[in-house]
Amino acid sequence: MHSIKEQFEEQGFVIVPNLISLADRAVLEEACENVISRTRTGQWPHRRVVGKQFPPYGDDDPDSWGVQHVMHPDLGEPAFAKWYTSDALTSAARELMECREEDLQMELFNLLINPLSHEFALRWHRDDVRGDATEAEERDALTVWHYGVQWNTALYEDSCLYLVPGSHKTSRTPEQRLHSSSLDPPKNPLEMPGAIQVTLQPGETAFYNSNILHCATYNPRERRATLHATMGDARGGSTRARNVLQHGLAWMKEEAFPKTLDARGQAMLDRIIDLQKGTGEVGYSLAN
Ligand SMILES: O=C(O)CCC(=O)C(=O)O
Ligand SMILES: [Fe+2]
Repeated sequence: MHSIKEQFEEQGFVIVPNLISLADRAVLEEACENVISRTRTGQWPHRRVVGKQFPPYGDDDPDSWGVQHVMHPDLGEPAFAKWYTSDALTSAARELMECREEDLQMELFNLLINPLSHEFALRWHRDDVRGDATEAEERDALTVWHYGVQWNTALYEDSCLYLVPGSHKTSRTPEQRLHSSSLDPPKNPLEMPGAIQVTLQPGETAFYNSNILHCATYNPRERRATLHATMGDARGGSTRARNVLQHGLAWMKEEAFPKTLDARGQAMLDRIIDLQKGTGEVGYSLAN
């Protein structure tokens, strides 16, 4: 049996069950219902807008495929931060990043949801490497990408994500490049050489290297509420700054936020605030 760390290193992703306790699951489901409803009714402006694959998401369509910043104090749902800083989740993240408690950096926590009235999809991409990067640029970017983890935790069965196992370590083959050079999503994601579809059962978490080659499809008829987050290892310094700060995390510096966190959460928050202080304009990782 391989450890979760070995699988994560080899394949670029690993599926882990049971990181949400049964009691927390009910509370998180309700919290998700609340924030989804606020987003769909236009009361929460920080959302992923159908028609835009990557930040900035704009506001051009009323339909949404995600809720941004679920730990934001204005949403008033403490369950999200409680789970993000839980022992179960932080110990899995520490194991995957091989870091200490004092290195953990708070980053993104968003929610991925089904659009209500449109099918939508993301093209094949790596989160922080442009599709037109040369082979050498791609290799260099992948070499430094060791200081964070991203995960999807499904509350309901979720088959939206596709990825190419192992592609977090190697630049694309010419054929893979052909399937990831247009800004349009693929008609059939499984035409990408090496691609698999990831299915998560309720309560399962897929941790993945966010620079693995991946894409996703969204179906308005299939309920989705998937917790989508990243955590960093502060020893990575500025390597993750653009990837994380492009989503707009200035709200984390507001006075109200640390009051909603426990001691671990406050220490993790201090590390992302230090990163923000030391970073100028980051721009955006990908073309939109
Ligand atoms: O919907 C998903 O599971 C993937 C989302 C994604 O790849 C992204 O936001 O960059
Ligand atoms: Fe992505």
